[in-house]
Amino acid sequence: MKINTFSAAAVCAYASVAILLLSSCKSTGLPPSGAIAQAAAPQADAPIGTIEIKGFDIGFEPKQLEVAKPGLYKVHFTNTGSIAHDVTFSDGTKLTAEAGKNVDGTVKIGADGLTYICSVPGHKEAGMTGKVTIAGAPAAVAMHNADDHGGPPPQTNVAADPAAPDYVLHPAEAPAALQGVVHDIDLVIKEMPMTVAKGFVQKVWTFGGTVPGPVIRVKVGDTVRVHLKNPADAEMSHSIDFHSSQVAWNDEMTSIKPGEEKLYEWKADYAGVWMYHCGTAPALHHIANGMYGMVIVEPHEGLPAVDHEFALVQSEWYLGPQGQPVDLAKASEAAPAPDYVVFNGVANQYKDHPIEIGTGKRVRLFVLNAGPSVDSSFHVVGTIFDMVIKEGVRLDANNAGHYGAQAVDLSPAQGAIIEFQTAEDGLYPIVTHAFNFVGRGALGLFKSGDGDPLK
Ligand SMILES: [Cu+2]
Repeated sequence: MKINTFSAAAVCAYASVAILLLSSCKSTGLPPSGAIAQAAAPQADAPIGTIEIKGFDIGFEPKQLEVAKPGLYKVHFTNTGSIAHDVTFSDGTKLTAEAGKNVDGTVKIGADGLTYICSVPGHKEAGMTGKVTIAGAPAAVAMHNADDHGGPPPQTNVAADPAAPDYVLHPAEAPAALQGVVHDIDLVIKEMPMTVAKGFVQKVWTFGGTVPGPVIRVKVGDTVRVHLKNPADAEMSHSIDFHSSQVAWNDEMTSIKPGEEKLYEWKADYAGVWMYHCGTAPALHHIANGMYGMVIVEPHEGLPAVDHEFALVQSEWYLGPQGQPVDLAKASEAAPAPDYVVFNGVANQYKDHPIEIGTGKRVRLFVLNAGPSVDSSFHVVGTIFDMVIKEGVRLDANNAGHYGAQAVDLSPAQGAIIEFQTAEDGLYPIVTHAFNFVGRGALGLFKSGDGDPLK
C-alpha cells in the first residue's frame, strides 16, 4: 500500500489535536511500545475490588464509575485506540498502555473518590477525563458526551436527555437531476421534533420533514415551480427564498400563514450549488431552526459522470431547551458560539455511519454552507481536491501547472462542487478546518475500500 509523506504528516498533525482514528505517529515522543505500569507507591493491602477502564481515541469508558467503599482497587486499563493512552489518577497513579494493549495496576481510592485523565498532551482537553466516586457519596456533576470521539465535548447550557430517541440518519447520496424541463414540486412545511445530536431534541421547522430539506437538482434552462404548503396545524408563518432564482423579494418570497400555499416559480439561469431557506422574520431564527436546503443546477449539457456523488450541507445548532426551538438569543450573539456544527443536520452522523466510497474512484461532492452565521473551511483529510467550482470560480483537474486545493472556504450561503479520489483504502475524515467545531459535531468519515490501509 502506498503511504506518501503527505499522508504520514497529516496523520501526525491530526493525532496531535486528538481526533484521529487512523494510525500511530512515530515522531510525537509517545512512550515506547509495551505496557508500563507505574503505581504511585507499593500497597501492602490486598485489593478489595477491580476497576475496569477502557481508553479509546479520544475518551474513556466509563467516564464515571462508582465503587462500594474506599480502599485499594485493582485497575485493569485497556487501550482500544490507535495511539498510546494512559489513565492518570488525581493521586498520581499512572498506568500507560500502547495501542491495542492492556495493563494492570492498583490505586487507592479515598473517601472523596478520585478523578482521572489521560496525561498525553491534549488528550485531557479533548475529553479524556473521568471520575471514581464512592457509593452513597454526594452525586457528582453529570459528565455528558461519554462517547465523544470527536474532541472536546460541547459546552452547552442544555443537559443531554438520555431518553432522547436515536437520530435519523440523513442520506448523503446526491439525487439524480429531475427529468424534463418543467418541474412541479410540492414542498410541505413541517414543524416537528428532531434529534439533532445524541441526547438533544429540538422542535425544528422543516421543508418536507427533514433538516436540511430535500436537494432539488435541475439543469440550466429548466423551470421550477415550487408549491409551498404551510399546513393548517402549523403554528407559524413561513416562506421560501431560492438563491438560484432571480425574482422580486416582495413577490415570491412573502410569508404564508398556516393553511395557506403559494407558488414560487423560477428559471434556472445559472449553474452551481445554491441555498434555499425560509426568509420569514426573524430569518435568523427560521434558518437556525432548520429551514434550509440545497439546489443543484447543472450546466445545460449536464455534468460528466463520476463514480460517487454526495450532497453535504454544513450548518449550526444553537440549542434551546429540550423539545423547544433553537435559542434565538444564542444564535444572535455577535460572536456566534454554536453548540453543534453539523453536516446534513445531525452531529457526527457520518462518523458513526461512514460514507463508503471506492478507492481510486472519482468522488463528487456538492457542498453548501447554510450557516446561518459561521464560515466553513471544508476539508477531507488525506485528499487533495483537483476540481472545484466555488460560486462560479473554477479549478480544473489537470490544469497547466497542476494546481490543487486543500480546503474550500464557504461563507454562509456559499456552495461548491468538489471532486477528488482516494489514493488507498482507509478512513478519510470530513471536517471544517475551523477546528474548534470538529469536536462539536463537524466530523464525518469516508471509508474508502475496506477502510484498512494496512491490509
Ligand atoms: Cu420559516
